[in-house]
Amino acid sequence: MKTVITYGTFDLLHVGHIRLLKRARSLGDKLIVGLSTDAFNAKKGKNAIFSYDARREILMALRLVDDVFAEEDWEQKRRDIRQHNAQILAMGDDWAGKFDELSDITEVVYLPRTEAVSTTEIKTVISKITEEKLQTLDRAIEHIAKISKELR
Ligand code: C2G
Repeated sequence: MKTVITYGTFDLLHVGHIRLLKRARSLGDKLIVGLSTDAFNAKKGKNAIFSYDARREILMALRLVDDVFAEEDWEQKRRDIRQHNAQILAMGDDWAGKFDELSDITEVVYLPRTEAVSTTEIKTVISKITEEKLQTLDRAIEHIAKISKELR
């Protein structure tokens, strides 16, 4: 039984996250996720729209994910990898090189990020929308769906 471990905020879950989780899951038999708590997000300078509990519920609903636990600080990975006997740590390649020091206890794999989509980008699109712009919402959604389709 090969366990893969990954970490993240996974706010406003989108196709970039899904592709990362799919690729990570395909490396083993089980995928567990260290989900950044709201407090740790603050340390990362992130302000998630969805609470930790909501983000956890969403990830737990995915067939791809076998378990979700709290990520509360930068230092816990070594302990988590040992505790969960994770043979692979998989992260998006925006983290390339950052976790190599863990390669003495697990295989560290950096997976290609999905460009053109990010939680920040989604938030920016939404925050620009005012009452008057609601009728343009359909066009924005169609446009995002087209990009996402082109990315498949
Ligand atoms: N990701 C991706 N493509 C995107 C966006 C994100 O492949 N368009 C990947 C990231 O590389 C990361 C995972 O999805 O591996 C989760 O991304 P975030 O929720 O942004 O998490 P992050 O802030 O990178 O947290 O200790 C590690 C940190 O908790 C990682």
